[in-house]
Amino acid sequence: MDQSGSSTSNLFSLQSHILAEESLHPGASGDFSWIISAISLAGKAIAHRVRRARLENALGDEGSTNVQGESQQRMDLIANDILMRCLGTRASIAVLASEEDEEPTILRRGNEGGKYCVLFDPLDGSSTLDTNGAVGTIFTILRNDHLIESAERTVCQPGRKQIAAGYILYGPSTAFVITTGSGVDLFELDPFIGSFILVKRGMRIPQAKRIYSVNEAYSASFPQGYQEYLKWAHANQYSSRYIGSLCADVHRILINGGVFLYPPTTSHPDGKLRLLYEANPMAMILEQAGGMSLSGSTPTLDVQPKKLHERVPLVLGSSDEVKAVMRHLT
Ligand code: P6P
Repeated sequence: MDQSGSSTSNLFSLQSHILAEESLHPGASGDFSWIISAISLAGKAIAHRVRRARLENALGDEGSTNVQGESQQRMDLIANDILMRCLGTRASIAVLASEEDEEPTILRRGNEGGKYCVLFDPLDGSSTLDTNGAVGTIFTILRNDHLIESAERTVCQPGRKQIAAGYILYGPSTAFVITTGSGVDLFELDPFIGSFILVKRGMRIPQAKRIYSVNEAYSASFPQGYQEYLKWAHANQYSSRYIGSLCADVHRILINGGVFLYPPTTSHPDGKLRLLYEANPMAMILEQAGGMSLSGSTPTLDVQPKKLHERVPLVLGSSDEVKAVMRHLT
């Protein structure tokens, strides 16, 4: 341990990891690495602002609502601006799309170049910030199709087509979880050196764990099968954990196992979570870690999106636990 108290034994950074991965793909242009680098930079900047939000009087509502009809938190807009500024300078990006913006941001179309589209929820769970809750940035990277005129149609690709997905969880530490389709890796921000350091390669979710994560306040409006599952879980000594911040709930499940459910409800008959930039990235991560993710009876990653901000019901987590839910839905 050096005098700053931080271990310098592990200096394998996210940057090193991405460049090492890139070297496995001869002919790689480095464009993709640049995008991950931009997301990493944005994550460090957002982590700094999240930790200082109360000191800088940046908590609470902005007084506006987003396309979802939800009140925008000041920190939502700060995080969105940081991501737009970090990603907007990358020449390899054609389209950016955010939960906070009704329409996609078109950087390049047609033959202007731009191989990729990046979609994100800049600060998911931000309403828990005023109580010092964990919040997160969720991102996904898709290939751009320059033959498709409409930016929205370009990004409405099934989750199976994601080339990378991940989240940055701003909790007691800042965790960066990413998959590029060959397993899930976990990095932790070392604030002493300002780098995300590799701490776990090839994360695997436990196959089973008797913990479910759902907002039971809405259970009376869940479809019958979900209510039957909850009765079964109560009778089989399951415990319940629910933070109400998707990144925090998913991260706990990725590490400890269990199942997360956001069923259809009266106020959200199609489910609350957004398919393209919440459900799909999390579904890719869970599947890559050996878990499962379903939206209704369809694997989340197979759902064909029709709209940028469409919502889906979601059941994801340990494969045995997802199957236990599905046994009650059919
Ligand atoms: P509810 C946060 O607002 C969010 O989008 C997700 O992070 C979280 O999983 C969900 O909504 C919580 O919703 O209805 O339980 O407050």
